[in-house]
Amino acid sequence: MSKLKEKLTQKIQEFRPRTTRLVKEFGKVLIDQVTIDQCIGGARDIRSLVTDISYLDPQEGIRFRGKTIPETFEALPKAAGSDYPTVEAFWSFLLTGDIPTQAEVDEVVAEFKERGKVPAYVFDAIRALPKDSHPMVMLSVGILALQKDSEFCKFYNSGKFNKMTCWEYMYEDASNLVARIAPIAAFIYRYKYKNDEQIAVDPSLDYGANFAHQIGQVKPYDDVARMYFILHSDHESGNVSAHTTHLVASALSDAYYAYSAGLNGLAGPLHGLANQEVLGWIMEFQKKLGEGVEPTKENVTKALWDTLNAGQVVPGYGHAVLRKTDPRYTSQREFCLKHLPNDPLFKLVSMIFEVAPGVLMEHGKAKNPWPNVDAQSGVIQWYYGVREWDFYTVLFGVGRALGCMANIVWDRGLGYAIERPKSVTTAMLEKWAEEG
Ligand code: FCX
Repeated sequence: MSKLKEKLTQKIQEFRPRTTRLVKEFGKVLIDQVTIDQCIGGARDIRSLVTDISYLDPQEGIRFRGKTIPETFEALPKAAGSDYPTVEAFWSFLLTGDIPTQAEVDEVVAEFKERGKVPAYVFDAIRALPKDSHPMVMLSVGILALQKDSEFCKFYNSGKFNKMTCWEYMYEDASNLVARIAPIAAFIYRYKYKNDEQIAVDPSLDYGANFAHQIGQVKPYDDVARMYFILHSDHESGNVSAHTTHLVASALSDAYYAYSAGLNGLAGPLHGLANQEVLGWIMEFQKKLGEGVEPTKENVTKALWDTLNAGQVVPGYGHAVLRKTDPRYTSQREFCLKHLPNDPLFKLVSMIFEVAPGVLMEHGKAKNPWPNVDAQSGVIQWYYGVREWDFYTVLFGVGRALGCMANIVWDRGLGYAIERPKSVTTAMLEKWAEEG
């Protein structure tokens, strides 16, 4: 057994009594109440999910295992010669909550090379799709194709299924899925946009550097990949991709079924697809401006109002939980200030940042007028030549796998029940409304 799995076994065993005690001794303690607008309005803010992988504070933003983004980057061992931690170090941290030693990271790096070997049938399944299918369809299909080798599913069908140990099989699938999703994404990129000229894995590289290599990028894109995957990994449990993954896995569907479903939710324009929408919005804006016309605060403001007046949302702005600028936005902005301060697209995105919150406040609908992660992420990709913006949500999907997989390993470890909230009818709501 790997050191990581050994540590996780110990962590899960130590944790279980906390969950058991809460249910047995304090099961009926009230932690929230539900109003009619929450019921109709997407269950916003209802406290009804549990996760210890990350927590999202509306003012402060995300903490991974109790650490802010800067603290996470600071604490984890870095990739050799790099400013950013390896994805493998972060995976170990998300799973266990402990900062791994370099030796522990090295073990995961080595393990991922074995786990990361993608079976040929995955590529066949992707190639069988029309080439103009959205890359998120290709990613979701690729992940789903892996299902036939699910260890969890085999264990379930073995006749020896056991609720206490099934997490170990979920862990195997989750680790394999994380290790394989980046090479699958790289395959999709080369297949769809680079004449199917594939680049073989470089076994000397870590996860982020290998992804950069496989899509045909050089330094410092390895750090872009590491930063990008870590920043997009987890945003507590209620967002569509994480919640869907958790929900599907709660039916004891395996990691592949669950994450393929999660990816389908991530592909929605109000969620992960917003990063592609941001670039699309900017390109449309520049096209309308016409060649040689410089973006100004005035014409950006007008374009934002045009979007709002057309009944559309401003992509990359607003959030269901956050009420301040997303620290994932800030983290990427800091990268831009360091590496591409004079890039015209970065300057334009910065100008939108200056103008859009005021416009959204005047518009008066969005509860949060500040930018989210998606407002900034495309700029960096564009700068390094990854300009096929319909691919950006795939990058989000690779990162999000880390959080979703860590979550469902713990879901099974702690024996969470199948998720099944109760629905009511509109007539019932009307009756309760009348009764006050
Ligand atoms: N532009 C215009 N209108 C917006 C808006 C925006 N960026 N954000 C919210 N609103 C509107 C909503 O559409 C809603 O209008 P309605 O009353 O007519 O239905 C009203 O403001 C209240 O919505 P609010 O409570 O502030 O926001 P929600 O929790 O319902 O929705 C999202 C949150 C993120 C979906 C919303 O802000 C939005 O659509 N943003 C643009 C898309 C986007 O960037 N999504 C990515 C989010 C995230 F970071 C991710 O998952 O990747």
